[in-house]
Amino acid sequence: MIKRIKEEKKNITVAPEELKLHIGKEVQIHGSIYKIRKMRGFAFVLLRTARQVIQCVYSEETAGFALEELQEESCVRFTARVQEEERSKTGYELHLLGVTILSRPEEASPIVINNKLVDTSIENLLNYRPITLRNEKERAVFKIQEGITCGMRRFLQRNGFTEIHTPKIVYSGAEGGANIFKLNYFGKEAYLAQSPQFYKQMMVGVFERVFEIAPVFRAEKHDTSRHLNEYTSVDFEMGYIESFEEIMQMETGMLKEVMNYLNEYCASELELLSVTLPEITEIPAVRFLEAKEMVAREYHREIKDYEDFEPEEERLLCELIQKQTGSEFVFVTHYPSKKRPFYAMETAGHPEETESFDLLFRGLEITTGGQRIHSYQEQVQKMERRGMNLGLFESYLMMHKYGMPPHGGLGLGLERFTSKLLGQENVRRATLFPRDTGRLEP
Ligand code: AMO
Repeated sequence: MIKRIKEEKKNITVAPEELKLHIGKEVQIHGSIYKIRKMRGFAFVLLRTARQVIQCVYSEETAGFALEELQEESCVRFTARVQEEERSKTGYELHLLGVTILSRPEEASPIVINNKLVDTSIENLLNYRPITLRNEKERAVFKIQEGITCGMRRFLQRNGFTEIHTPKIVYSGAEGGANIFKLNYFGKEAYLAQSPQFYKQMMVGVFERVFEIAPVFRAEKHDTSRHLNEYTSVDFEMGYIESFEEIMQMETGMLKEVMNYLNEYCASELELLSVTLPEITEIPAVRFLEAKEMVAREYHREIKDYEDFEPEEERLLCELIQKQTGSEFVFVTHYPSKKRPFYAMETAGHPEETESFDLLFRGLEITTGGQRIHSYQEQVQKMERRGMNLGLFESYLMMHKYGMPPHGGLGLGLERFTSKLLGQENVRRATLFPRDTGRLEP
């Protein structure tokens, strides 16, 4: 017999965000017992619901059960009366009347998770991630991260971008270098995608504007506060551009929209984490060489590497730009060709430079982008100059061969952006379950 799921439910469980509409009424609500605070003659029971921690009051006279029935991290369904209470953060509290215990923990948590902060080392924080994420502030990080991607999605969709999903098992590396994971694909050599670069470019030939928010893999051996071996990349790519500056403008618009979205939908989490969002008006841009020289001059440093930034230089450049312009973001443009992948377009008349940029925020690179080569001949010649095996890139070159519009795009590291936005010192803190050189679990 086919069982029909009835639409009407017998016991209406109230969604936490609707509780204030039920002041003076009796409701049912479910959640986990976050903390029990015994007072004289009564107790505060903090109930962790999907997004809020709700203050409940237990009193022997009105509750139809003993306080000892309740245990931290038990999952429960309460019957309670919603009462107005100015002193509570939400403006109300729940006076407990009855309880159904849905589950009890086997053991008490080895780490205290119900204080303001989880007071432990980053190793412990990550080793016990399934439970440390239950802490109100820890989980707020990921509600904000969700807000970031929702804001980006909303912006990109409103601007004519189509969301795509590209393969993560690939036949060749897109970004060059040694930081690529190899795998055995039914006897053939394959790789984990370092970025969706080839596929997003191919899709410009199809949809003109595309984006993807998905994991990418880098076999970095570095154990630093900014490198992960798997991270979430926000990529977009757009056709019919006249200059790579259009990509920078689009990113500026996207970041503004993220801030609007967070203010609108994540205000309680921002307040909980005492986060002040940066004000974005215009983001200043400075050419790579000029930026190197500015930092060298201002901080009396010798330029050791004319082709790349040292992390310290990125930090100092941000400090300097903020002092001069007030902006916490800065675009650095025209990176040297030698340091950019084979698909980067060179500047007309200056083949040693590329039509590319990075975006630095609060001392760290969060984005790389630029214009790509769209002409088949030009792309093949550049690959030959670099001694690349063209045979490995046949399907990539197929799009160039059969016609592509001028195009460009960018990739932004979601964890780097989140961690900098929240003032965290380590990218792992903005990663649910980080993968780094020493961590494959949880
Ligand atoms: P790139 O390799 O510079 O460019 O990466 C783009 C952005 O991704 C982030 N990122 C990382 N985040 C955490 N851990 C890592 N190991 C790591 N490596 C990179 C950074 C960086 O700015 N295809 C190009 C993008 C493009 O041109 O569209 C690319 O992947 O925030």
